Amino acid sequence: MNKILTKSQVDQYKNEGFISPIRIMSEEDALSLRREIEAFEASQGKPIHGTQKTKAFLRFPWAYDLVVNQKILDVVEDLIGPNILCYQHGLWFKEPESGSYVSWHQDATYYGMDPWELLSAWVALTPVDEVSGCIQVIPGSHKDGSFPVEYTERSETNLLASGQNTLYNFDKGDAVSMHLKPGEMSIHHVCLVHSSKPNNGADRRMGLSAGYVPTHVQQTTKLKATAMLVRGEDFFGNFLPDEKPPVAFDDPDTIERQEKAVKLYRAKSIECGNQTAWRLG
Ligand SMILES: O=C(O)CCC(=O)C(=O)O
Repeated sequence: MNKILTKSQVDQYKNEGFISPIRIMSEEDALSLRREIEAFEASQGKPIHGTQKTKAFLRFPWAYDLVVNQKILDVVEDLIGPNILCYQHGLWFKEPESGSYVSWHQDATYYGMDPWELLSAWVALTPVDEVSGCIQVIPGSHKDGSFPVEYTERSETNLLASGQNTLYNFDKGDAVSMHLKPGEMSIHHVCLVHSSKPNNGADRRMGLSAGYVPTHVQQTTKLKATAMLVRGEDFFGNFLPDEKPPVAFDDPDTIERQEKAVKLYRAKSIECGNQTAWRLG
């Protein structure tokens, strides 16, 4: 019996590789989260950047609270079962007029896992639509595993530093846009081909995405990365367990733990073929 999703939503995930939208928190709560993030940015005098944006749940208490949000985990459990690790948490902020975009890709490219059962839960803190540059997905493109990539999209404005472009034949007319209101979430499969266009609105577009993986998934790389158990039990130990909730964003042990985990995460992505992980530093 499912906790939150209907049978037709679960079927849609299986057949098309995505679900959108799902309300996770109120618009007011999304706005308070935005304010908290922006207060931090004001305190450091610049937007969140570099290592702060990778595995952010190990650094910021608000990011940790989001990845263990029980409603999100109920949705995730409906799709991948009760024993859940959080592998990644990325911040996707697109400033207006920055030209920032995301080229067509699969999250799987640098993940080195088997089977491909990771999913991303992407929570909107601001309105996300055609104007602000929502995620567009190619329904059903998740069914054939991980495709090769070419590097034709390397530019300062591509939020994917590697400039990857998935080699997958599709008609752009088949792309589906995932529009979200603040506090809503979309889900996409680790092999779903997706992208997003620049933000042509007047406000920033802010989204937080968490990558969840069932504990039985194995790492195919020699180098093993870390992940945090966020629900259930881990009977497999396929991911190193050295991740802990952050004490405070400026706590030295917290910073050291997050930086160590990000280092491993990047080294693993380099083993999977990522040549530009260093650019994110
Ligand atoms: O935020 C975006 O525009 C793209 C996000 C994305 O590619 C992802 O979460 O996998």
